[in-house]
Amino acid sequence: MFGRIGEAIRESIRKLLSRGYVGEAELNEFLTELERSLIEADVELGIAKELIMKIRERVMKERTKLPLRQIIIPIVYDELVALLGERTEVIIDRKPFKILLVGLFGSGKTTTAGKLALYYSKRGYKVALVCLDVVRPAAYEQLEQISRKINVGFLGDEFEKDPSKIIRKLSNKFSKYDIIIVDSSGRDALNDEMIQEIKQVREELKPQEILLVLSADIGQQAKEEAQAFHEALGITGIIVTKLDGTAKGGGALVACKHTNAKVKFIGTGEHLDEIEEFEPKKFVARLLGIGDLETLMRKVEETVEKERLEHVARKAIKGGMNLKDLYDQIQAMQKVGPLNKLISFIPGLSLVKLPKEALPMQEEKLKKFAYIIQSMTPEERENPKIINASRIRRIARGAGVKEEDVRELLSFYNQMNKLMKMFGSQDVSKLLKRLGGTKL
Ligand SMILES: Nc1nc2c(ncn2[C@@H]2O[C@H](COP(=O)(O)OP(=O)(O)O)[C@@H](O)[C@H]2O)c(=O)[nH]1
Ligand SMILES: [Mg+2]
Repeated sequence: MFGRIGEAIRESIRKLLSRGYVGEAELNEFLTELERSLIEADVELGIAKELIMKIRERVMKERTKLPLRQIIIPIVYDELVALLGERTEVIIDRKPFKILLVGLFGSGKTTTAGKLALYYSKRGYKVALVCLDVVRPAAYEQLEQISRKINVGFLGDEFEKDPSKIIRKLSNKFSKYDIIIVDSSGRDALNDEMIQEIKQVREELKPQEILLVLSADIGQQAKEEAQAFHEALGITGIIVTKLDGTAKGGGALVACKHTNAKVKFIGTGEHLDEIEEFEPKKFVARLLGIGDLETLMRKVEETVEKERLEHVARKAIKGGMNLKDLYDQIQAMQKVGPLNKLISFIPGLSLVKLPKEALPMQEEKLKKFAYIIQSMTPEERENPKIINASRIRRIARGAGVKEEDVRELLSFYNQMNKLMKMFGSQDVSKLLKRLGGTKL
């Protein structure tokens, strides 16, 4: 998520947890590293220092109850979540629900408009994209192309240069849609011209949400930018884009908390499905490498039938996942996208350091696993316990793989089952405590 910085934080955690003894010296070393990572993420110095102080104080206070090793990571988790603030959702409560996107040139408005349209249309809403960018040449074609690609409505007027007139012309078409997403003109900076234009658009459109799109690479400057937009236009929320491409994303997210508008979505890549609602708890869990079963499930739900997955999830969490379920899950994972993206969602797996070169091989492996499961009898899939040596031989022959591949699948299955069970029975902080007690 934070690229290099996430990796650095997880490395510090791994180091801490793998020590034979964790005392005050080890705690201090860990906190120094964490502070360095935060500052590298462009979190404001004062805020970073205060956070580290708070963590140290809490750890020292609670150390009487439990060994240091077990309390540090849960406290870090809590404090980072508090640093990022509460989750604030966009609630679609009327039709048509109008979302106006504003922001400077290149912040990612047009891309984000497409992402939001796809996000909501996947959730069953009838969505239209509206082009009100009258400044950038070819803005109309760009948005129209996006709308065709993701198969949502598109409204605009290529030749009209007054956004208010465009809205008046189109407004009778809005009611055909559940959600209207409006892309507006950017500028190099928030100047009077831009403020006037957006104010007029706001008057005419009467949007339910005015979301500021800002790029994560501006780091802690996000505070000033968000504040200026908030004061001038009364934005209702923020979308931070390009979190994938910069080390400064943490600073940008933290900075937004100190304005009155909250981050509602984050953009994590150039592709149109790379957007998610901003949920501090999940975000921090992933940052720390705790994995995230719920997010994984949600991603997967989008591509395969919801019902089947709910069934799998329920069984998995109860520890009753069989190989048929695992097969469904492997298929779903293959549909959802490249494995390296998914890795960070799978509980436990992101704490395991995977060398970059290993990823293509892992994808191959999943394919192999799928063949192996296909070569089993329904009975074997239902109840993997019955798979003995002679069955392994038969399955391997049928799937055209080695016997050790079959064994590897079975042990992967057992591990997944264990992890799922652990995830289902505990909330994140309990899980963390448990991890704290485990040598990694
Ligand atoms: N890596 C990455 N690139 C993004 C993201 N969002 C937008 N971009 C890229 O940023 C550039 C500007 O985006 P655009 O939507 O045209 O910005 P606009 O001028 O505000 O409309 C384009 O090259 C996009 O592909 C993101 O979340 N991650
Ligand atoms: Mg644009």
